[in-house]
Amino acid sequence: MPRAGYDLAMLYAITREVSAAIGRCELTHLTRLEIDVARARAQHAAYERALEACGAAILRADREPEMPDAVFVEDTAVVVPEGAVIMQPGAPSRSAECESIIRLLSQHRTCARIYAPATIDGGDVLRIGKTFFVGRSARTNVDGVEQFAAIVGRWGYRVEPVEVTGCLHLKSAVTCVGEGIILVNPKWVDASVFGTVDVLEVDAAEEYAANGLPIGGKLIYPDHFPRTRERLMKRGIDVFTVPADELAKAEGAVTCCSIVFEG
Ligand code: CIR
Repeated sequence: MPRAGYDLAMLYAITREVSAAIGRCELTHLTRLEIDVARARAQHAAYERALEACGAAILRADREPEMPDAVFVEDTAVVVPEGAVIMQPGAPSRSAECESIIRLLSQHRTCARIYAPATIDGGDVLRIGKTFFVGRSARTNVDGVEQFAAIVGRWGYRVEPVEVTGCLHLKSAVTCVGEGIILVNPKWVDASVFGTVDVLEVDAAEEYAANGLPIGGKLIYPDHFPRTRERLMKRGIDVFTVPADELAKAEGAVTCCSIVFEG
């Protein structure tokens, strides 16, 4: 349904069911803890309801029961009005996740692909206006940044590589939480590279708290970071809280579980 006050474009969110194999997920910075699949699925369902409440229609990608990290669809594609870029995930166990996403996205956009030996995860890509900031993480290499820049350059976007340390992806360290406002963990990324934006820092006791998903005028945000949530609310941000601590054990956060675009 079109959102009041917006144009008639439809807002879509691609999601995917939590795999029964999520216990075998990739991990980079966290110690492996047992993941309760039923609880993770219940939290994921609450996340999908939040997306719908924010105006998105859910497009569910095919189930991938043998792919532990398949719920984290953000890493497989980046979508803009001009087209979609299919990523080349940096963890070899994740590359097959892209095939079903191409099938789905090609109904909505022309798809361009990144080819090996380039690697790039969608979690490393943060768009602010016509600039893509791309994290140079363990998942995204120089070739990945270059191929991505060549594709989106044709569509009029600029790419800025960004150093990121201490976390999985650029968007573990920084996300946009409102028009011209970024939420940052300053230990993991230097906020000055993002230009003239307002910078809000995470509470020092909540180092994983920099990931929020702005959608439909609200911010979908995990309920396990109450101190940073308080800061967001004080800044006038309309926070839509969701339970997300089970998928956080797999190093997942709220942007990771969807690909949002206008149809
Ligand atoms: C991985 O290591 O690839 C997954 N366990 C977590 C991916 C989270 N994705 C994201 O932040 N965009």
